[in-house]
Amino acid sequence: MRGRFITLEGGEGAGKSSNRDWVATRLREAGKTVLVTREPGGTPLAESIRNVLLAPSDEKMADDTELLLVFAARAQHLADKIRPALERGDWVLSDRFVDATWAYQGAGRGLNRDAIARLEQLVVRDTRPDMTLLFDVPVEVGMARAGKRAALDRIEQKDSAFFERIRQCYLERAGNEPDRFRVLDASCDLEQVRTRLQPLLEEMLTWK
Ligand code: Z5A
Repeated sequence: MRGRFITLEGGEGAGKSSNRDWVATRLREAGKTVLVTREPGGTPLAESIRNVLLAPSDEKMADDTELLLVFAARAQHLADKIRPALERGDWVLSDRFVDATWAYQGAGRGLNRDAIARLEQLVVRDTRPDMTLLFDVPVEVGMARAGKRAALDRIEQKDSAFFERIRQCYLERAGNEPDRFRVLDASCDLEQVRTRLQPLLEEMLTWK
């Protein structure tokens, strides 16, 4: 039986990474075999592509290059990690997936939506998340959290309007696909976020 595919999405500093391992631990305690992974990345080759994507550089990366690199990393991740795990019947918990491309490259950068849709069809095909946890925080809250860390990566070096478009895109996608998305107000402290995650975990564990 195919395993389950859960993705975590949100803007900068929303708390995806802080909650990812916690969710994985709860699922493991319930007897699930869970693979925790992330995008861009998740395999050695895809992690190399991630480094190219995120490293600040004097050479401006062309928009099409960015889009193709994101999908190249995803193709490798799907082929080598996500699909084999789902075929084994494992659960996959991925910190970001294709919704991030719609949000960052589509809404943030304003890249051609038709090109994103065609690449999504080519690369993702029918490997769709069963549930997407959207960690939603106001842009200024997320940026303040992310800003407390060391250097910002190439994509983080953008203005708040860029991140506002990303947030609105995520919320719009969640509104369009209420069966898949669960939106969490993640602006509260970590303990409260986890309290909000609890019923969603229970919902996942009712899946046959
Ligand atoms: N990207 C893209 O452009 N296109 C794509 O298709 C994909 C990705 C897949 C790397 O992603 C970049 O790739 C990302 C999108 C782009 N761009 N940027 N910029 P990433 O997921 O690896 O990196 P990130 O989004 O920058 O992660 P992040 O800023 O670390 O966000 P997070 O994982 O949601 O946050 P966190 O690490 O859990 O928390 C950040 C800080 O806030 C940390 O100090 C925590 O201790 C603190 N925190 C977290 N939750 C709380 C609460 N509730 N209260 C107080 N403090 C908190």
